[in-house]
Amino acid sequence: MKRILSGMQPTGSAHLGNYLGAIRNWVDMQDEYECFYSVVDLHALTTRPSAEKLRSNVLELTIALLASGVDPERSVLFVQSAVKEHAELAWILSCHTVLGDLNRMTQFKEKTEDDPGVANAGLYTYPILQAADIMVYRATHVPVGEDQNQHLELTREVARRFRHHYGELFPEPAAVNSPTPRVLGVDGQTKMSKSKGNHIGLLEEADEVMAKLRGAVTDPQRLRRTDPGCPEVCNLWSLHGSFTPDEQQKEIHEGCTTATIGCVDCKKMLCDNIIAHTEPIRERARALRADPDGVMDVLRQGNEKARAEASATMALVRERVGIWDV
Ligand code: AQP
Repeated sequence: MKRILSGMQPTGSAHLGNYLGAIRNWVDMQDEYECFYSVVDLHALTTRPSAEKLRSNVLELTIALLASGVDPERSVLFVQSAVKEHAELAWILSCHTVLGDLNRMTQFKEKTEDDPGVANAGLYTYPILQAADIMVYRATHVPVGEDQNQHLELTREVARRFRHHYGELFPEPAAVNSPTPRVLGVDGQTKMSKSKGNHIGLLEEADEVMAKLRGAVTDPQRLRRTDPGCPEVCNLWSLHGSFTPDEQQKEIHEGCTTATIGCVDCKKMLCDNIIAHTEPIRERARALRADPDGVMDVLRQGNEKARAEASATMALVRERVGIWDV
């Protein structure tokens, strides 16, 4: 069977970019693939969170994933750090990774250009750990948003180098493109991100969503309420595409281009539609939050299944590379 591996960092609460770009797709892929989904807390350590914050983020992200429809009966949902083989394989793969390849990674450049202080070695070698995340389950497919394509290409390169040296063991994972590869933040400029403060949380209530939308950038040419707008250049129009029924989209397009509705009306409609769409998810999240032990049990079971798979791969890897297993 085709096997998927995908991960999400517990660096904050899941946002609409995570949901549209990844989580929705994760839920759908459960019908077609054997899925391993990971809360990748070792990756989140690159941001140096406090222990307390990291633990609560892991729990909260797990809740968001379960509430959105990741089904532990059909998928393996686990925490990366619970499976020590990820870190072990990452070391071995780092010995087969060329520095020039790491130096090309645009995500590292983007994350560090504004604030060089965040550039630690963990962030630099992050794509190697990501390669290990994928390869330790011998995944055949990886869902990718726009930001992850380059990292997956590096994984494929590392798999080829390993094969060249030690023979066939790992598949070269193929990309499954996200239907929504890049959701912009409310700044209308950059990718919606937990760390940039430009996000709308998946589990946020109506007043929080509206507060974010109120400050959201729309068509920059539409300076007055009476100016006709151009939806195609408005970031919020693309969010309507994901949350607003077709009929209402037509009305909004017409109203914006003829200046019969203003940006505030348009934002209110978007807020209502986001909230209507996410309410069942929020409701399930409330129930899960009331039972943290139950959520931890789901993770425990997932961790166990993931460990079994990863340790089988690592037994083969150790043999190939010549590490004594005594
Ligand atoms: N804005 C986005 N549009 C589309 N897809 C997105 N993803 C994230 N943001 C967007 C997809 O979500 C998955 C998990 O991402 P992640 O949390 O592991 O890392 P990230 O991409 O670095 O997310 P953030 O929010 O930007 O985190 P921070 O701010 O901590 O770095 C991935 O599949 C990603 O494509």
